[in-house]
Amino acid sequence: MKLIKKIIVSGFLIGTVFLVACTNSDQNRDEDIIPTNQNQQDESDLDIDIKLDNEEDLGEVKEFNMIARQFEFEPKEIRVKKGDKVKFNIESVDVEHGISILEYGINVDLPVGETIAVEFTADKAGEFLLSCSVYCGGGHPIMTGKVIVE
Ligand SMILES: [Cu+2]
Repeated sequence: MKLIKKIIVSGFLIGTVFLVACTNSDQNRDEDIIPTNQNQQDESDLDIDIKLDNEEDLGEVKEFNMIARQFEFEPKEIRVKKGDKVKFNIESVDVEHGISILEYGINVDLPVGETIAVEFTADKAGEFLLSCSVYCGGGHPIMTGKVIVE
Protein backbone atom coordinates (compact mmCIF):
# COMPACT_ATOMS: atom_id res chain seq x y z
CA MET A 1 0.00 0.00 0.00
CA LYS A 2 2.79 2.41 0.90
CA LEU A 3 4.42 1.81 -2.48
CA ILE A 4 1.19 2.59 -4.33
CA LYS A 5 0.77 5.80 -2.32
CA LYS A 6 4.34 6.80 -3.18
CA ILE A 7 3.72 6.17 -6.86
CA ILE A 8 0.51 8.21 -6.81
CA VAL A 9 2.12 11.12 -4.94
CA SER A 10 5.20 11.21 -7.14
CA GLY A 11 3.02 10.91 -10.26
CA PHE A 12 0.99 13.87 -9.05
CA LEU A 13 4.17 15.87 -8.37
CA ILE A 14 5.62 15.12 -11.81
CA GLY A 15 2.30 16.11 -13.37
CA THR A 16 2.31 19.41 -11.48
CA VAL A 17 5.89 20.21 -12.55
CA PHE A 18 4.94 19.43 -16.14
CA LEU A 19 1.93 21.74 -16.03
CA VAL A 20 3.97 24.59 -14.58
CA ALA A 21 6.68 24.11 -17.20
CA CYS A 22 4.13 24.11 -20.04
CA THR A 23 2.38 27.21 -18.70
CA ASN A 24 5.69 29.04 -18.44
CA SER A 25 6.76 28.20 -21.96
CA ASP A 26 3.36 29.36 -23.24
CA GLN A 27 3.93 32.68 -21.50
CA ASN A 28 7.34 32.94 -23.10
CA ARG A 29 5.82 32.31 -26.50
CA ASP A 30 3.29 35.08 -25.90
CA GLU A 31 6.09 37.46 -24.97
CA ASP A 32 7.97 36.52 -28.14
CA ILE A 33 4.96 37.19 -30.27
CA ILE A 34 4.18 40.66 -28.93
CA PRO A 35 7.42 42.41 -29.98
CA THR A 36 7.31 40.68 -33.39
CA ASN A 37 3.86 42.10 -34.00
CA GLN A 38 5.06 45.54 -33.00
CA ASN A 39 7.92 45.27 -35.48
CA GLN A 40 5.55 44.28 -38.23
CA GLN A 41 3.38 47.26 -37.43
CA ASP A 42 6.39 49.58 -37.54
CA GLU A 43 7.42 48.20 -40.93
CA SER A 44 3.95 48.62 -42.36
CA ASP A 45 3.92 52.22 -41.10
CA LEU A 46 7.18 52.79 -42.99
CA ASP A 47 5.71 51.25 -46.13
CA ILE A 48 2.82 53.68 -45.95
CA ASP A 49 5.23 56.62 -45.66
CA ILE A 50 7.18 55.46 -48.71
CA LYS A 51 4.01 55.12 -50.77
CA LEU A 52 2.93 58.62 -49.79
CA ASP A 53 6.35 60.05 -50.61
CA ASN A 54 6.55 58.27 -53.95
CA GLU A 55 3.17 58.01 -55.50
CA GLU A 56 4.54 57.08 -58.95
CA ASP A 57 7.32 54.73 -57.86
CA LEU A 58 6.97 52.34 -54.91
CA GLY A 59 10.76 52.22 -54.55
CA GLU A 60 13.23 49.43 -53.79
CA VAL A 61 15.40 48.90 -50.74
CA LYS A 62 19.02 49.51 -51.67
CA GLU A 63 21.51 48.26 -49.13
CA PHE A 64 25.17 49.33 -49.03
CA ASN A 65 27.96 48.06 -46.81
CA MET A 66 30.27 50.96 -46.03
CA ILE A 67 33.54 51.46 -44.22
CA ALA A 68 34.50 54.67 -42.46
CA ARG A 69 38.20 55.28 -41.84
CA GLN A 70 40.68 58.15 -41.63
CA PHE A 71 39.86 59.96 -43.84
CA GLU A 72 37.40 58.44 -46.24
CA PHE A 73 34.16 56.60 -46.71
CA GLU A 74 34.22 53.51 -48.84
CA PRO A 75 32.47 53.50 -51.26
CA LYS A 76 32.90 57.23 -51.73
CA GLU A 77 29.93 57.59 -54.00
CA ILE A 78 26.48 56.05 -53.64
CA ARG A 79 23.99 56.16 -56.48
CA VAL A 80 20.28 55.45 -55.96
CA LYS A 81 16.98 56.20 -57.64
CA LYS A 82 14.52 58.69 -56.28
CA GLY A 83 12.03 56.80 -54.16
CA ASP A 84 14.45 54.08 -53.09
CA LYS A 85 14.59 53.14 -49.47
CA VAL A 86 18.31 53.32 -48.69
CA LYS A 87 20.13 51.43 -45.97
CA PHE A 88 23.81 51.95 -45.16
CA ASN A 89 25.54 49.39 -42.94
CA ILE A 90 28.57 51.37 -41.84
CA GLU A 91 31.52 50.17 -39.81
CA SER A 92 34.13 52.51 -38.48
CA VAL A 93 37.42 50.59 -38.50
CA ASP A 94 39.97 52.88 -36.85
CA VAL A 95 38.68 55.72 -34.67
CA GLU A 96 35.18 57.02 -33.99
CA HIS A 97 33.62 58.77 -36.95
CA GLY A 98 30.15 60.02 -37.78
CA ILE A 99 28.02 60.27 -40.87
CA SER A 100 26.05 63.33 -41.79
CA ILE A 101 23.82 64.05 -44.79
CA LEU A 102 22.41 67.47 -44.02
CA GLU A 103 19.55 67.50 -46.53
CA TYR A 104 18.22 64.18 -45.22
CA GLY A 105 18.55 65.16 -41.57
CA ILE A 106 21.06 62.37 -40.92
CA ASN A 107 23.74 62.71 -38.26
CA VAL A 108 24.79 59.44 -36.67
CA ASP A 109 27.87 58.59 -34.60
CA LEU A 110 29.89 55.56 -35.69
CA PRO A 111 31.72 53.96 -32.74
CA VAL A 112 34.74 51.81 -33.67
CA GLY A 113 34.04 48.19 -34.53
CA GLU A 114 30.25 48.42 -34.59
CA THR A 115 28.14 48.14 -37.72
CA ILE A 116 25.57 50.91 -37.60
CA ALA A 117 22.48 50.87 -39.83
CA VAL A 118 21.46 54.23 -41.28
CA GLU A 119 18.18 54.24 -43.21
CA PHE A 120 16.34 56.89 -45.15
CA THR A 121 14.03 57.24 -48.12
CA ALA A 122 15.69 59.01 -51.03
CA ASP A 123 12.75 61.32 -51.72
CA LYS A 124 14.80 64.29 -52.93
CA ALA A 125 16.72 64.15 -56.21
CA GLY A 126 20.18 65.65 -56.51
CA GLU A 127 23.74 65.30 -55.26
CA PHE A 128 24.19 65.38 -51.53
CA LEU A 129 27.35 65.71 -49.51
CA LEU A 130 28.03 62.91 -47.10
CA SER A 131 30.53 63.95 -44.45
CA CYS A 132 32.12 62.83 -41.22
CA SER A 133 30.45 64.51 -38.26
CA VAL A 134 32.85 63.51 -35.48
CA TYR A 135 36.31 65.09 -35.38
CA CYS A 136 38.70 62.26 -36.22
CA GLY A 137 42.05 63.94 -36.88
CA GLY A 138 43.80 66.28 -39.29
CA GLY A 139 42.00 65.00 -42.39
CA HIS A 140 38.53 65.25 -40.86
CA PRO A 141 37.40 68.17 -43.09
CA ILE A 142 38.15 66.17 -46.26
CA MET A 143 36.41 63.01 -45.07
CA THR A 144 33.47 63.25 -47.42
CA GLY A 145 31.46 61.28 -49.94
CA LYS A 146 28.50 61.80 -52.16
CA VAL A 147 24.96 60.44 -52.42
CA ILE A 148 23.49 60.83 -55.88
CA VAL A 149 19.73 60.47 -56.12
CA GLU A 150 18.61 60.22 -59.74
CU1 LIG B 1 35.90 62.85 -38.92
